Amino acid sequence: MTIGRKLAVTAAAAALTPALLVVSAGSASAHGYISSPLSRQAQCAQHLVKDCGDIQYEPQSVEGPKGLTSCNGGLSQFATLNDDNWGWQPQKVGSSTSFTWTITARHATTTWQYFVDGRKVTEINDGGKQPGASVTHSVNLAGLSGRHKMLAVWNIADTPMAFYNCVDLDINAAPAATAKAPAAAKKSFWSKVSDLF
Ligand SMILES: [Cu+2]
Repeated sequence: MTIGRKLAVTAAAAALTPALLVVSAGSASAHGYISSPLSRQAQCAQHLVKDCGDIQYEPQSVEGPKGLTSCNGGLSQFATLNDDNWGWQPQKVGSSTSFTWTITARHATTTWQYFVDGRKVTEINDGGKQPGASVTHSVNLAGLSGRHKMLAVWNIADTPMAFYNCVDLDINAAPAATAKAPAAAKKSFWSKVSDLF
């Protein structure tokens, strides 16, 4: 190899290095999360819940080893996700509900698992296939009502890792009571008027 050729190769390697760094940083921070109904990390990203810390900037990054049961994937920088009293807005859902993941890096997938109060209610086996940019599953919540905590897990096929989401649910919540008070007030007003005559 001539000196000139050696220099050219070195220059090419130097030019490539930053590009490789950018690619690896991108894939490290880009994965997926449940965007509907609003998971805890989605509520942070939308600023519906305040003071969440770092998770607000990267709701897709709750990645930890497979088999965890915590909301934060074991990551201390996302510890607020584990706090059941952080002000999470319970999501009103029916007994069969669609859960949609926003996938920012389409990792080949083994399974998607849904747990309610620690009990597995649904598992979908993708057999290693690559998901689309958005993935929706119908989850049967029959027999459950009121407030429950869901843990949803996305298990990656070609790494030991998984992605974790907690979703606070209010299952089959009664519709908000319709405001009858103004009509009642109006009626009592008119009955008062009629009392004058
Ligand atoms: Cu990823």
